[in-house]
Amino acid sequence: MNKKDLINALESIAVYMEIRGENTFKVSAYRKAAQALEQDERSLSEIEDPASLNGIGKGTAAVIEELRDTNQSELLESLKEEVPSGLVPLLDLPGLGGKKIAKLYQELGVTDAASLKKACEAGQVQQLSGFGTKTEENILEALKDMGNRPERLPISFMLEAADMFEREIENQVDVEHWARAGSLRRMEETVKDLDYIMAVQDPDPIRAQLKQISYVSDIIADGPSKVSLELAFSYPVQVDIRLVEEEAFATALHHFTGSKEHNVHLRQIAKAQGERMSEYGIENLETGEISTFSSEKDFFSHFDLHYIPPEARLGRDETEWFREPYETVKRKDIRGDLHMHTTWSDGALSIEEMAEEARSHGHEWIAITDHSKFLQVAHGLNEERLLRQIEEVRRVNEKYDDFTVLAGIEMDIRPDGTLDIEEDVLRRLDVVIGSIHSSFSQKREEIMKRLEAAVESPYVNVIAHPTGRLIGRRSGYDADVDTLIEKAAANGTALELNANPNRLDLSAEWLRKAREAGTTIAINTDAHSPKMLGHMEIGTGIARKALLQKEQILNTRNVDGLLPFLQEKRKIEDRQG
Ligand code: DGT
Ligand code: CA
Ligand code: CA
Ligand code: ZN
Repeated sequence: MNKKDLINALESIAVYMEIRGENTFKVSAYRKAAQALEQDERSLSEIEDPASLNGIGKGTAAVIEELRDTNQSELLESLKEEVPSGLVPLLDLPGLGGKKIAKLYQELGVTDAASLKKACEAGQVQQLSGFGTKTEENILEALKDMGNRPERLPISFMLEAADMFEREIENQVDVEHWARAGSLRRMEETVKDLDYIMAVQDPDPIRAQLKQISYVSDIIADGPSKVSLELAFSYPVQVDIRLVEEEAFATALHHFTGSKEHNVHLRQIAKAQGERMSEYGIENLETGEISTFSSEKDFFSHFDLHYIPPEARLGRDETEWFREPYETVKRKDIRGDLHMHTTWSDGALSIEEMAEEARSHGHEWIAITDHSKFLQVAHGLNEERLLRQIEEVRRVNEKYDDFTVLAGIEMDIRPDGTLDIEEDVLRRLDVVIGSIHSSFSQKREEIMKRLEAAVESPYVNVIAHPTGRLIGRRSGYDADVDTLIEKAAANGTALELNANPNRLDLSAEWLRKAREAGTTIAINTDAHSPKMLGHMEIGTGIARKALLQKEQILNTRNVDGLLPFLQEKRKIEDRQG
């Protein structure tokens, strides 16, 4: 268990205890222990004796050691058994914390969303102390949205659903050749349902196995060439699985990857050469002969096209772009990651551990970029701690001769447009990322003043998550992105493609414009945990959607190519003064 998971487990213990009505001292002991761990810069493996930390007593230290050594806590498990599981999702409702839920549970017998709704409708909730008529109304309003599935779900949700489903395919279904299709394969920002193609000789046993998958809550269709299932995740998710013969795999995969608009374009090309295209193959209209292909690459060749990556199959101008050889960036072109967090701010692992993890992802270099002091909730670094961190980064870097750890910071751009770290400290860093994390509701003019201050600073190399959006949750601040793209290009500042699937910021639409403007792009994971380093794959998918090539992407460079880009801006300042 890493530090972040452990902190979350301690916080869960506190919430469950609160719901059970345990005394506040016990509850706050776990909260304090979580905070103490969060504020300590060391990772879990470096903290030998948790009881030695200020704020951690004997009892909580034992729970921490148990979690660390066994990945489990008996206390947490027994709390989970005792507390009705329907109460936990209620924590997401605005205004409801552990204490309020405890009251609803103990005084009104509320155990889930349905019983809460009843209690509200009976006017019981407003009578509890600490609740009022307004609270009751708000809860009822929030309950309406809860559990209602929007038609399209954010890609981050669907990627997790797909991962879980695919683990089941690997373990439960005797199929060797299968692939994702549909909007998830195209890496659309929102996805309606999941699509898969499977090559089968005899569909019957596969159909039976698919229906046995543990998440299946409904069978929507069950035929020899198509099975549609509903999976029970926190929202229901439909999966359409096409069962095809091996011969037809490539054409079916292309057909069901879409987009519909892309397929229309290809059908027109087929028609012009006297052919008809379908999921089964390409029919020569004169001879009636049907051609199939061993790969999508061969399929595209048949139309004198080079391989069009799925993300770029939008039905826009891609059939023009890929008439000539055109290589979009691939995951294997990526050599490093410029944005990640450690236990020095709100990350899960130490600097050294992140370096090891990044090496296992095949990187040649990384930059450590923890938060700066303005971001107090993340224990951001002030100048003094940052200077100490730089020393630690240099120490870790010394250990490797085939890997480079760069010292950086994700520095807040404050609401007034000033930068959060003093220049003489910035000067000692290899890379500086500028970020907006506050005052999102400012007017465009003020937001642009902040972004421009960072873009034009001789120290800031990258602007992180430039629009601040979270897919499906918040639209971000009001930036003039066209201007930002131009100014970044003119000043030698890179814009980030934040690869976190909740962000994907800049979006593919803006990245297209950045490509045309010649702005340098950095695909960064912004990893707070080792798993998140894997988001690089998602980031390169979004870059392909924008038809970006590796030359424009900063982290396809080796460290010798990277450093001159980072240092170029400072030279301008040196010359001036
Ligand atoms: P979504 O809405 O996020 O599920 O988006 P898609 O693209 O996954 O749409 P879906 O699941 O309805 O169909 C998957 C692909 O199959 C679609 O991109 C193109 C192809 N396809 C499915 N039905 C039709 C159709 O009636 N006409 C055409 N031209 N293509 C279709
Ligand atoms: Ca779909
Ligand atoms: Ca579908
Ligand atoms: Zn970050």
